[in-house]
Amino acid sequence: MSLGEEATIKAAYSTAQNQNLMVYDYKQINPQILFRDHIRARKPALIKNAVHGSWAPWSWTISSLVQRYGDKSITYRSPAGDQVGDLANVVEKALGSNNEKVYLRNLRIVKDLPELADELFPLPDILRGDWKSTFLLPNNWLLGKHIIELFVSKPGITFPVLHLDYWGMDGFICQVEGHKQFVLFSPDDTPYLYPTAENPLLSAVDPFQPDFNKHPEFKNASMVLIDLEPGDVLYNPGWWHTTKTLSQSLTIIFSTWNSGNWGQMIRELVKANFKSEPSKSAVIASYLALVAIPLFMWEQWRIKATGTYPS
Ligand SMILES: O=C(O)CCC(=O)C(=O)O
Repeated sequence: MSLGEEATIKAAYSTAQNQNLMVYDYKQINPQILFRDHIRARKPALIKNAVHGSWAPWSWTISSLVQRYGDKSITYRSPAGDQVGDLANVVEKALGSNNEKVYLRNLRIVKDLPELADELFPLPDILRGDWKSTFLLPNNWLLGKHIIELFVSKPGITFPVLHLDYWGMDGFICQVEGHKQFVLFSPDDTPYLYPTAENPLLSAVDPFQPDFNKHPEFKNASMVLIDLEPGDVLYNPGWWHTTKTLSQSLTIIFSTWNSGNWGQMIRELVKANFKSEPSKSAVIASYLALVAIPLFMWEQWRIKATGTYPS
């Protein structure tokens, strides 16, 4: 996007940019602040220098991953459905100077590159405590445990659509290499984002090139526009989002559930399944509500026990 285009888009929004975004250095934030002001308050946060030190991704580069795992078969998502290929070939397609717009996205690391996933553990404190990854829930239930996805893209590549993630999941977006523009809109802006009739989690608006004739209400939405750089971790509390890559980029996203979005997940599950399987849906919802009690106590303990993030 040229500076002129960006200025036009910015001018189009009625509310000041990024009034909704708190920015921290990782040394300034701890689990108490993260939970109180962001996860429970459902407000995003940008944590600078959070991918750092001896945590493995800080030493990863796209080329080192290709060197180590280029021959592994991986599955990635595309608008035409899941695609399969060797990591090296798909990275070449994604980064090559061809006109193909291949986005290597949503590669499930734990499933497709388990050795690489092992390097992520133990997780930094900020990423621990995913309720769905505990032993209290079955391994393969609802997308499985430890939903950690990898993304490789070249400048100009955009995520296909402004969207909300399924099941109310939270996202911790870790920028490892390169720069990526991340766009967020609060769920309060939903009336201005034209959710599609087929899928209310998808918006008809392209925030990078809005058509105000087609979507006049969009001018009332407040866009949070973030330029992610290496080391950044962006917390997305289930807000509308999409991206545009600014330079050759490697991103990892952790999807998590916690006291801030567990209720939303239960509501969405009931909404999706109650009509077709009322008794099963009621049993699952009751179990999930019950299991929230020990999970909440565990979360409280963790928040108290870990006053600061490890350096
Ligand atoms: O890094 C990106 O392009 C965003 C990915 C995303 O929004 C998603 O997987 O839901």
